[in-house]
Amino acid sequence: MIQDYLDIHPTVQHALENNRPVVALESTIISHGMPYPQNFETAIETEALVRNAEAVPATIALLNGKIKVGLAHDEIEHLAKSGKTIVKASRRDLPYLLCNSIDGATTVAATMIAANLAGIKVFATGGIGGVHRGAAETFDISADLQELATTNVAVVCAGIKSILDLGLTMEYLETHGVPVLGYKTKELPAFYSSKSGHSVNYTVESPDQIAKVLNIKWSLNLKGGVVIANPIPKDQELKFEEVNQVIEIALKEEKKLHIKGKESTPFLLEKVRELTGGRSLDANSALVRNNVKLACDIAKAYCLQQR
Ligand code: PSU
Ligand code: MN
Repeated sequence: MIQDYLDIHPTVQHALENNRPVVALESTIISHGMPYPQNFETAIETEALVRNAEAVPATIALLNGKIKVGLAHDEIEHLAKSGKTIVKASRRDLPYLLCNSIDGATTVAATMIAANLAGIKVFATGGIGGVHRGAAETFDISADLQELATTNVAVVCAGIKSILDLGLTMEYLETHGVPVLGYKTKELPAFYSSKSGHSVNYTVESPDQIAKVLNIKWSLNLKGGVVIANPIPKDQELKFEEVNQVIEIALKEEKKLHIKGKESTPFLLEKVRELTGGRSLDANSALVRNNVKLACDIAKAYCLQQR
């Protein structure tokens, strides 16, 4: 039954069977997170970085009625060029989209599900979804958080985007037993900037240490993921205060246009890009590359510890 809907690329399958490092990559960031052609360039560069690190990239999406784990070049191009016409697919969307062979770009939540089905332990992305500002009224809490509570995949990200409520997101993760580990930082990074004023739960100093934490968590059957918060490199970050000002404007605009639900995150990202004159997009690509490199090192360390 699972095989009817799960299509693992032979290269990915081979690596998994031989305890070789594999890094999962999401596709919402391609279709909804960035405009063409930067989305395509970033996705291709990202895969190349994984291969250069002697690991296997597994970009994940719903294509032709299957969850595809590991995409061909032209499939990535299709997702990049189609942009927002591709359905943004989170946990709730999978059954209907697969049933009707509707293509979908997988969010962090859906990518974690697919990675877990395939047996991939490490996933790199830009940012995770979280508790939105004003969630007390809107109830807008990303399904990514619930997925982190239940699915055994480590997610390397650049912290939590300040379009979200960082404090409430950390509270939610605490309630669900999801550790937030800062890579070489005590401060929780805020996506475009390395600073946020919030703290991570613990600081980790090496990929090896992170892999050990994952091993211990899952050996003890403590189900769920781990967030590895990796700050954007200093020379590529945007100032926290500047981003915050821009986000305030974007949020006002969103309210005025009555944008909500799954359209919220893509709308805010696009507005921030516009208001920063494209600088947020460069920062976004830079932090993804940075996360992918760390994810490769964690995946390698994890494989070595399985021997
Ligand atoms: N953050 C980004 N870029 C993105 C996303 C988040 O900087 O593209 C995407 C991820 O796929 C994440 C999703 O899983 O947005 C969260 O959407 P929502 O808030 O609707 O759950
Ligand atoms: Mn939401």
